[in-house]
Amino acid sequence: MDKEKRTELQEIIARFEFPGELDECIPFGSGHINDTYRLTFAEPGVLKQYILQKMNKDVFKRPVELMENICGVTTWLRKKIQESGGDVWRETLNIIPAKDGRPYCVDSLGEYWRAYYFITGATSYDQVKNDGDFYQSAVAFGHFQRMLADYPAETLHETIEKFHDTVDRFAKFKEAVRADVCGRAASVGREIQFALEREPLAHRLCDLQASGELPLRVTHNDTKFNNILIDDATGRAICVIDLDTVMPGLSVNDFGDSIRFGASTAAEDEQDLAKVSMDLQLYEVYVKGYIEGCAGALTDKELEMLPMGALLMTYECGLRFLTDHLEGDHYFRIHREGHNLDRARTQFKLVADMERKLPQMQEIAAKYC
Ligand code: ADP
Ligand code: GN1
Ligand code: MG
Repeated sequence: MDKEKRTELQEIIARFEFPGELDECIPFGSGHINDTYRLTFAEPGVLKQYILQKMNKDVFKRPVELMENICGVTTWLRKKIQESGGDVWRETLNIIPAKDGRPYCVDSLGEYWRAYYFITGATSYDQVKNDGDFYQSAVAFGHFQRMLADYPAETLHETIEKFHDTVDRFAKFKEAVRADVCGRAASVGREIQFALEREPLAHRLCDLQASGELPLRVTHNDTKFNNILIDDATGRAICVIDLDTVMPGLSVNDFGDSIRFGASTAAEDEQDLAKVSMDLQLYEVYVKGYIEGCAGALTDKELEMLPMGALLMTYECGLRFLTDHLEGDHYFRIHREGHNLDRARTQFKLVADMERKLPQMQEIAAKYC
């Protein structure tokens, strides 16, 4: 980290209630959106760690409302965890307030920062290494859904408008193709064609939501495997993190996003598409865990639409990556040229694979309902 960055960070750090002397500050994690740092403070005899995050203001336009959501949801979860005898310091995020008492601070450039206790002895993984971990994550996301089932949804702000409105995502994609601001459309004709051919897909879940056949619930909306912490000692998924997008949404989308990311046989940005497919074994493990975690909370229609959720979230994510590639990579952080295109390609490869496997996916889901 360069000296200028360190000085900037030290100014921010001084505005929070961290006890002790700063020992270390390192960039942390592999999220696509926020800038995350792990801070280590030395107090006499102990080292204490925290997460410091600069919230992405291009993505989250109303950070104060976003933090209101996170305060509300974490306070709620804390109470539920306490009631069931759990460990409130490890099973939910805990906000460190700024010195002025607010759950965030604003720097001289107008950037919003927040801090959490660092949950030690647990890890977030970018790829599923074994069935057991994936099963654990499914139970935890299902349980998260259940704990928030009676949360007053009307008090939640919409942190990103139309976040999982696939019809709107499709319209934005088409507009990006039309505008072609970077002159990249001609080089990705095959991918554009793949997306356009599947326009009817975009309506499948939105229509069921509009007709009330799928209920709106309080959902996480970003249920990637790396948004869960797995306990290093017990292997249990202990904490659901990255609560920026907790809003009213569809349970089938939460289920689907986990499958999109975790049941893939390759990384989200794998360049060798031969390695990319949807693993039915992992899919089954997740179905089982998620239904168990939800513990009876899902309706018959939701259970029926779980496989469609997987297909739809993968298609939508592919649309989003391709849109960002066409628009010049302003949304998702990239680490190489064409990174968002690589990501879009893996998603579309998965979509094609899921289309083939849909009957089997439906059969498996039916087994656990
Ligand atoms: P992004 O929105 O950019 O994905 P996240 O909130 O998911 O940001 O944080 C990025 C990474 O930081 C996570 O994947 C995880 O490894 C780590 N992390 C975030 N919060 C905590 C926490 N409270 N304790 C331990 N690690 C955390
Ligand atoms: C982003 O923040 P992160 O890396 O957990 C994105 C998700 C996408 C995901 C694709 C707020 O998630 O919607 O599915 O990348 N988050 C936001 O990997 O847009
Ligand atoms: Mg994340």
